[in-house]
Amino acid sequence: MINALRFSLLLLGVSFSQGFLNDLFDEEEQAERVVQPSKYGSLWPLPQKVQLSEVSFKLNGVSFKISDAKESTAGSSCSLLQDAYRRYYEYMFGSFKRQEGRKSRHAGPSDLTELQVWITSSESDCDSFPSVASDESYELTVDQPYAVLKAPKVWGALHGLETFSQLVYEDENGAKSINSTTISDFPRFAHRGILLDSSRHFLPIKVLLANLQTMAMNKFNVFHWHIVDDPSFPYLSRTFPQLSQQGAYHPYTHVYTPADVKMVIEFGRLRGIRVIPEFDTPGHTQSWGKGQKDLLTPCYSGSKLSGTFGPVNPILNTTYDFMSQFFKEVSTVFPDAYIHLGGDEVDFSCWKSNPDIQKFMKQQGFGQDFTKLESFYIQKLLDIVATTQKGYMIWQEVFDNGVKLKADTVVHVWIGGGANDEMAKVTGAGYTTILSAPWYLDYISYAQDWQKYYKVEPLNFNGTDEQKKLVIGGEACLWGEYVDATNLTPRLWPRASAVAERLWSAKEVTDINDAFNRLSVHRCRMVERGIPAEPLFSSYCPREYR
Ligand code: CP6
Repeated sequence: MINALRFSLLLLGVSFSQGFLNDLFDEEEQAERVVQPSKYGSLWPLPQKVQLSEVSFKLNGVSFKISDAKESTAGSSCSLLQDAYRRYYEYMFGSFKRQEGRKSRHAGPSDLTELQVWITSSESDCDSFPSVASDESYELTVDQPYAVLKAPKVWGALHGLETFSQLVYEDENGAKSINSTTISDFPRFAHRGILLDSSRHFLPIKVLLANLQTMAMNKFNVFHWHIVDDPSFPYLSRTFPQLSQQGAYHPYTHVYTPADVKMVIEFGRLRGIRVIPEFDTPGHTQSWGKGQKDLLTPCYSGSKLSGTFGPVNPILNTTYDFMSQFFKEVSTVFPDAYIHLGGDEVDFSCWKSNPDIQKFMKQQGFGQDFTKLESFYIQKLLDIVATTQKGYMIWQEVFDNGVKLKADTVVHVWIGGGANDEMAKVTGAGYTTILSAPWYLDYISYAQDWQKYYKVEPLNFNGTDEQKKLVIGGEACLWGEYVDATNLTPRLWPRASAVAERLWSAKEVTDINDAFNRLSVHRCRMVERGIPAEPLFSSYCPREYR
């Protein structure tokens, strides 16, 4: 088949190097086959320890219930759990309405009628926000007379409910079934994130919530909300409402109100997902300048003002007064212990053109080294944010420029692909790090690029065990230049699912064929749950998207 195609491409006068064609077709040939059943069914991401048996039970929606174990420290008063029971019941059996015709069905001896959820720690965390230190482990036993899901905290229980729902399948007669199973599970990495960008295109709340829902299906636990950037400022600030009034694409329809933000945070919390906002400065701030006079640096063309603006102006006291007030607000609106402060891709040309900045550079003894000026700004910003009691994350340039960082700073590695030298440098300096460089999902290409994401080993860099422990996880990034509500979900899923398994499952889980088989069914499950996740390859789903 490849040779035939090579030949027809030749006829068309298209010539590719051998390497290119091999790259293109190796992957395709590898998966050019039908989906085979995996011995692990459709579990995704694969739990740490799974023991499956041939013994199967029937489940029916009329008699089956999810309930609180008597000993559980979080019971009927924990609405996070009760909400989750309802959600997973619906995923497994559809809504109650559809069951009405089958009311008379009584439980038989081979039926499994109950899943008991048992939170074991004295602090269930029911009313807390998840954190990087949250215990997400759980143990699941599917057996008669009832299945038991045991977890120290509600976060593990949420993951366990997802796993239980993934064990349910339809037998050849269409009856819901589950096999006797024992699972012991916990994440390999504590920080498993998705970055979405609501500045290049406004993303309606509905899209953000659908994404959070899908993240939960894949055991992701961080929504990195790159909420503002050059093109637009949709965050409605109570303190500085003019930022979105002037900087959003539309001041009423294309903004996130405090109520919207609250909703996103709570929707995430109920699924064990942290919401970390990014307010990227001093670069990527064109939209800030529309509503906040004198915040950005005026650029010069020769000796005259050019009328354009550059990064945040680092030499004015008013800049730091503004940042102080702004981040004070942000730190109360977003409950997570971390804020992402950006610091990437600062363009120095405007700073260079400005005589006041040049004078300041001289005074400070920075010479012509504008990374020193950038560091000066960031240093002051970090000190401001530190007074809000928040930790911060920053893009790798801030570390590269030698800024003095608090010990608990998370350095976000995004340049260079793979798990790279930068990881060795950052962890060598003793900083915690997360990896995104190999997981830029805004880059699309022909064929199954999920395999490329799947094959990444985050700890594949030169470093000591101590250094490797500083890698707390990673994030898949979907930058927004080419995505909005029309195409975001299928572009992200199931490609991000590959990253989900890499960050959750054991290091040894690398069988790409088994991954293909499980992920194909997992993708159909997302489709069945109403998520338009794109296909991996030629295939069908029992229930297609409609
Ligand atoms: N926006 C912001 C972006 C990018 C970054 N920051 C970006 C840069 C290069 C690529 C993809 C995205 N669009 N604010 C870098 C972290 Cl290839």
